Amino acid sequence: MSQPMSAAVSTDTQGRIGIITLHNPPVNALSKAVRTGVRDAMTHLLQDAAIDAVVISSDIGLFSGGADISEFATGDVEPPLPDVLELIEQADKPVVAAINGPAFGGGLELALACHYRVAVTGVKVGLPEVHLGILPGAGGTQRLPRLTNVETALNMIVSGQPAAVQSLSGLTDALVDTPEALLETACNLAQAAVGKPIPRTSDKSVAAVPDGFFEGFRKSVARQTRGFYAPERCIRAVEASLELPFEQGLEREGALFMECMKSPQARAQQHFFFAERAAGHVADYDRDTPTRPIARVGIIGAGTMGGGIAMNFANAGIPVRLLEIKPEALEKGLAVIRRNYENSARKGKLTEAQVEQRMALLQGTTEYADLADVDLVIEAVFEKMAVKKAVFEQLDAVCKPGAILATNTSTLDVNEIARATSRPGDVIGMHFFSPANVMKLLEVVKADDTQPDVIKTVMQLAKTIKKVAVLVGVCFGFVGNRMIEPYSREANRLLLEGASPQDIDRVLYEFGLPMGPFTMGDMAGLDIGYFVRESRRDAIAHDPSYCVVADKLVEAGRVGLKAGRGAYRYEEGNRTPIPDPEVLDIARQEAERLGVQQRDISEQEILERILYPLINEGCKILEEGIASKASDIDVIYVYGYGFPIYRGGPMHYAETIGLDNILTALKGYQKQLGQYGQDWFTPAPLLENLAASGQTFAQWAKQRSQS
Ligand code: T1G
Repeated sequence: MSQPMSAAVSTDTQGRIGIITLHNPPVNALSKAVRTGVRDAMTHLLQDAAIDAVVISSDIGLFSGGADISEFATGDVEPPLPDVLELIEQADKPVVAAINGPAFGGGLELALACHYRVAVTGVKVGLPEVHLGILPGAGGTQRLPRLTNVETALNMIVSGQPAAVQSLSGLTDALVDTPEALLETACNLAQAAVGKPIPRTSDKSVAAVPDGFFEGFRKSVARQTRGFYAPERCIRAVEASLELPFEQGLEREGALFMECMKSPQARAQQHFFFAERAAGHVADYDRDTPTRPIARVGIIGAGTMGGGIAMNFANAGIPVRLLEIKPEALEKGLAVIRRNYENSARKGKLTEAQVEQRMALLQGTTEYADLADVDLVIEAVFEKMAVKKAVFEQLDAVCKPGAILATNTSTLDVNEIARATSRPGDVIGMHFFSPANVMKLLEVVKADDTQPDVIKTVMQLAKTIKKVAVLVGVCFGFVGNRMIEPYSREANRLLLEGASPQDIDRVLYEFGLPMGPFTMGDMAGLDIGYFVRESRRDAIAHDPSYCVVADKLVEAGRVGLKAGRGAYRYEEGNRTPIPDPEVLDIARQEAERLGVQQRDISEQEILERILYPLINEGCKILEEGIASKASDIDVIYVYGYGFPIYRGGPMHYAETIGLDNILTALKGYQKQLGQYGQDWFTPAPLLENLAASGQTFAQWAKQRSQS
């Protein structure tokens, strides 16, 4: 008969086998209640003479998602998970882990501390602590190398990526094909182990590695771990598993864990873990709001964006009608998609069969009438309002009632587009980021009339196509592109004032961005920004210096990498940016013409002048309600623009700097930069308010939602 040891843990018996069952939905996080329950259940069963062995199982879809991250802030670690796992490992009765579903972090560490492990084939296990800025702190860095090997353990711990349990030789003692067979197999294994020597993981030794192995591993991960604090400490902890006896290795692991836990990066990455999930908590609908079934999708435009968007749906097994008016453009678009899939197959990411399955889901057409039966259409045509409105008028005429009509516009007014139809309630923005089949971010733009069920349908569909959706309001550039405007403006202004593209790019690269604004601009094409500025000359006409060097570069044909020169120059067939004195000459000439005094500019000023106006714009966006919470802006910037995740996103970074310090700096530049400072460095009222009150963005948003 099942006895609850706590709300989260129960025990039962099958014959002389004690069964401990975890039940802490939604992910069996190893909260205080679970740790206490497992400790007490284990203690009880070890003392019970009628029990010969123990099985630890779960009655929800996961084995365990690991330590309860929401408890980190409390600092209450009692009873410490390592101690609970020590009790399990040192038990004098066999203990078997029945791994029915994902076992991550402390959840996998719990299984590693057991004497045996039985799992359902295909279950994913992993040690993702590095994504939280920490490392497996309950023996994972010492036990995993003992059960598998150093290379497997290092790869899992430093990448944080899960693996299918059957791919990890040495981890399990038995595999079953279905969850139904798991408990019986685990109990039989436990029974068979009674009376035999107990195989404790801590008693095993770690297989040696060749000289220079760790040095080579560090080199192999240098690029993807650049700027991160935790990966190096993960490596040191695994090194300790080879260098030290188990108990001392555990101590070393614990010390390294605490070093990471205290780091600003850990706070930032743990903030981001919840920020990403909070983006899906939307006030515009609730659990009773229905959704519309999306069985078939239409994409308008088979260019770079349309093709990438189409791939997302084919990857998810959703049939796509890809429409291009010109047959040759359609053919080209489908060929590019096929080439992308074949490249993935060459890298082993897809099988040839999967390539054909996905291509079979992509039906090309040149007729709007073929969109009559789709449930969702996404247009990805030229970024011009007249073109978009014409497309939506067509869609309004051919699409069935209830079809969702989405625009992929990156800046234009979705309300105006919606008004081009007779069904504005069905119109929404789905702003993908290029390359659309790769970038995780999807800005979902709700127009004034967009219906709640349309919003909910698209927000949930995003998960199906493996995107992280953030709901935003309508304004020029929504959130991401609106905030990238001051970022680019200031980078260009600093060029005029005497900094070089390479200095500016280096400062932002060292801050943690994948590349600086000028390298990024050259790659994307400086003409893109030029056309955007042309479309809004009225808004920037008051500042004759506005991106003036960028304009001169484009007018001189220096549109970037594709032209072999932009803010840098490029050698034939080589993408490496080469500093070009000619660009500095253009900047100098424009500075003289505009009466801008050139000077040496410090790295700190470069960083502040580029990031603080971006943060200031984020404050305006919050105040206007274009974004509902600061953490949504963080998600947009990390997933859409490569803002370093270990800084938590621009708004979290702002709070670590101190909003008062940012306000002081902005006011300083407002004075220092004369008319230019007056034009562009006025602090957002929200920034002024929070700097004065000491409130956080989250406290302000909560207060606003309650008012
Ligand atoms: N702690 C607290 N809450 C968690 C959680 C966790 N570990 N994992 C998920 N949640 C919440 C999440 O915020 C969301 O809440 C809900 O559960 C569903 O999550 C000592 C110290 C397990 C693969 O990093 O990867 O162990 O938004 O939407 O898609 O060495 O959750 O509904 O309010 O992600 O089914 C290490 C983190 C911890 C795993 C399930 N473990 N979680 O995915 O659900 S540190 C992790 C995940 C540690 C030890 C160390 C995923 C999942 P809400 P979800 P899912």
